[in-house]
Amino acid sequence: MALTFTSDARPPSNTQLLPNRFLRPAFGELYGFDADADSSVTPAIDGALTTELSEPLTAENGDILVFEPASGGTPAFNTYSVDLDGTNDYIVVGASSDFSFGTGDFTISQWFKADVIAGGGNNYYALFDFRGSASDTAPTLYMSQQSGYRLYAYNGSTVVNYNTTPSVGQWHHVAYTRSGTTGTIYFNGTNVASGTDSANYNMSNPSPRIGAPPSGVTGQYVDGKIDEVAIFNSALSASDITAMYNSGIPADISSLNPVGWWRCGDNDSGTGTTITDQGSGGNDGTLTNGPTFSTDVPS
Ligand SMILES: [Ca+2]
Ligand SMILES: [Ca+2]
Repeated sequence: MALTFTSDARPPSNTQLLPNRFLRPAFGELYGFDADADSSVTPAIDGALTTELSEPLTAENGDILVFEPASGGTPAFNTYSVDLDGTNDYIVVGASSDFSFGTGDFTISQWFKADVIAGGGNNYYALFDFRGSASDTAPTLYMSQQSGYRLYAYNGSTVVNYNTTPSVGQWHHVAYTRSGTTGTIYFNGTNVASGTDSANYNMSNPSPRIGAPPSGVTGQYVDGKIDEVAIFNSALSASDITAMYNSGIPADISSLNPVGWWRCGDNDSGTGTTITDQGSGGNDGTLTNGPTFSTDVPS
């Protein structure tokens, strides 16, 4: 096999747990060679594949780490999602002016898998909400039931609806773009509905919530899994979103320059309560009220 040494492929100076950023860029396999033959690269099997890209790796002085570019098959790019209990779990992102879109363009993108969609009544599930309180004018993306299910973007009034009933127990991708004064919902990579979104989103430092409504609103929590949530301060094109959907397998979106990209466990080893922002803004998310990591991901 052809082995490619990266700039990081070097003997570690001491025994160390390599940070996950070492494992990037994605789309390759990381091999560890226990050069001093004391089995100190863990996990390791005689110099064969040691780890998927999202897992930490322990090495010590004398070990050599090598990237093998992926060839064939599906690279292990996405390993973790976040599981929300539908009662009070959510992810909150630190307040930042990065999300003060004003009248500018932006995009919200995320994957979700509902465990439960309640029947009857007016049920709301907050996929993404920039509002600090229910009275704020800020972008949101919800799933709701009012005479049938719909995905809808709301900012104090309804911007655009898409009537659909997302399947329980199945991963879906949803995105919302504002381009100029046009708001568009994409479902599973396809443009499904558009409306007028001319609001001035003038909140100074929004602190968005993923999976929950704004403070002071009861219910409306997502019961299910969320993954690969991203915000862009541009309106992605239809072809960008089709590429991001990637026939149902989340793609590496680095080249689309997300300002926020919360991978839901990937790059955090699927532990702790921080969702490290892999976007340019560096606005980390925090698991709130007990969400857990899951290895159930879109595939
Ligand atoms: Ca993920
Ligand atoms: Ca909880």
